[in-house]
Amino acid sequence: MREQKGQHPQSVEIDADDASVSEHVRMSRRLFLGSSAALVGAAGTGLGAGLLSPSAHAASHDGPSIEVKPGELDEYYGFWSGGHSGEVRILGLPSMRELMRIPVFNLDSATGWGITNESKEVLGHSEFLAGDSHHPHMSMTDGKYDSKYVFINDKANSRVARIRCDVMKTDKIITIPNVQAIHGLRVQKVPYTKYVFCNAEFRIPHPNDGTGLDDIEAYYTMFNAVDAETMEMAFQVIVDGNLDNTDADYTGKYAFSTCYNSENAVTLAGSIRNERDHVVVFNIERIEAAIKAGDYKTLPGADKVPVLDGRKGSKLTAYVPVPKSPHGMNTAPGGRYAVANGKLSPTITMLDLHKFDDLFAGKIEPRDVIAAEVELGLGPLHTAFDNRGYAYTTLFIDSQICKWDVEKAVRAYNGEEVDYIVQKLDVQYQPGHNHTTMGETRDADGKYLISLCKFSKDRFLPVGPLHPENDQLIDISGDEMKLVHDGPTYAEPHDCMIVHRSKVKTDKLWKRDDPFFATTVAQAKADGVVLEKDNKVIRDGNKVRVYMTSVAPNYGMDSFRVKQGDEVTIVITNLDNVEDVTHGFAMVNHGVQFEIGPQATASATFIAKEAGVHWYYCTWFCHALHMEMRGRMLVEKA
Ligand code: CUK
Ligand code: CUA
Repeated sequence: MREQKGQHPQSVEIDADDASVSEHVRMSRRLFLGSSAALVGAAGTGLGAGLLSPSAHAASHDGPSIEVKPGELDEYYGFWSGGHSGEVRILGLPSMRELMRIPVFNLDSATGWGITNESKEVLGHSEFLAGDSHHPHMSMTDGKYDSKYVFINDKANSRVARIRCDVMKTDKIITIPNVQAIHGLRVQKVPYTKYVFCNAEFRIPHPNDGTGLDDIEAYYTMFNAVDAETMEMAFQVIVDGNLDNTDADYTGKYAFSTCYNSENAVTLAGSIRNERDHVVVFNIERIEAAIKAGDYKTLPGADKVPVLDGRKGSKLTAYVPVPKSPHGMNTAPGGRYAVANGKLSPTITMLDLHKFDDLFAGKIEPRDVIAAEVELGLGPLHTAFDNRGYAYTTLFIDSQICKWDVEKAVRAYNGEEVDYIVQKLDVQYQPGHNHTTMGETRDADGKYLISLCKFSKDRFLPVGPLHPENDQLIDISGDEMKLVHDGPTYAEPHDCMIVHRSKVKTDKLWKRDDPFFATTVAQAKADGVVLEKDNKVIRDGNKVRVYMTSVAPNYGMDSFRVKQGDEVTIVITNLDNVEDVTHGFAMVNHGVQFEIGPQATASATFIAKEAGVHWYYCTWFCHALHMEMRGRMLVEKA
């Protein structure tokens, strides 16, 4: 095997005095590499010439300044998934400062997500489900970000959520029926995001009613399309194999997903037997036509959702064989190519999207759509693009980003003697996703690349056995990639996307008619309460609704009475119409805490179990007398 560029003892400079520490670090790296390498077995590296420019090896700090001085604003919004923390985060780039967290599939004390009635209505479950968010993607119009929504999957509970970009809050969540583990997610890019495409990863028996584990023939999974506006199911397509990641083209006609386990196995050994798996191409026009013609079935529990059969032989899909267990699926901004990243093969398969019409017309064979097979290094997972014809691929096992020339790769595949590898940059360590600024849209601008590294090891002060991830910022504007920033992050950004600030328009205040709290407003109306001025307690059997206004530094009521055992709903309307004046509400010893943004209404419900006086207070620092913003609930003995 060639030299181990990726594993780099070069950076083990921490604790030069402490031989045991650095030896420990070296050891753990070697062990890690060993197990990864074993996983790919004897896969050849097939590397193009090692065109490593000398300066590419070390983390270089002489690139353009990325300093965003105090008081200055970042140029980009980065939307980061939070993995098994379940949330989405907004970072500013290039500073990498965390600007906001958007709770989605998690509980959040600060905002009351999962506690307030408004968020529970969005979550739609009475019990809390711990989520695993991987792929955040913004809606598009004509292949460009339109700043309406960000969509994100929850692999752990087969859900898809939508975040409204005007207020940066989650407003809809759907559970995808009859599948397990929604993983790859992307949006239709053209003409606009009508559909959110999402892959269900795991094959399950149908029906999955507890009658069988071993009837493997009855197992399948589905590709899913959610209507982006209604957030209801549009259709589901049955496929062969396990679906992994997905992307769409720039005509609106096709979506395509990487697919591992073409063996349809249920064990690890079984699912990595074949040398080739496939990319499934979905013909959206034909799927829509089949639905119109009534050419579909439905499944139990979701009788309005068209389910189409897209298994091998179907006219709705095409199966393109590609090397072993492909993972990332990335469309290049030029619109001609998409790449399937090999994962267990060093090969990246480039598909020529312009040939898909001929493929579906039966004029060519599936393998004829392959524009190139690109060999970059070990463990290619995801690829990002700039606007100058270069691609950037994460090499998980090599711990590198490989920059390569897309057109040259095609020429090499066609027999020309050209080197398509431009540069390899060490990253720290083991990168999964990467993403370029605006790189999944027509507006790709080739300024920055983010490498989401799964391991940080020696890059930060140690904080116990659990380490942060390392999200590295790389300047790609020049001829060479330059590492310019290390960003520790909490579990676990799988993916991100980076949007120029000119695209994003957010509101400073809530609108009083916002649908987010429409149900609460309707209840108030039914109670004869004017939220903008009334402070009232409404009793309805043993249900008590306490309506309060808030204006810094006062709640509209400094005390109210309920009876032991009452179900109490606190409804607060923040009348401050000043940017950044958010109030909070916490009821001591009741587990109730939430945010009320300026001009918003928010509510939470709890049982008044214990008789006595209970203080409530404001949690968001709103005024010089914020500490005094409080009141008392008297629970009278039953
Ligand atoms: S997946 Cu995690 S590194 Cu869920 Cu997009 Cu590839
Ligand atoms: Cu209101 Cu602090």
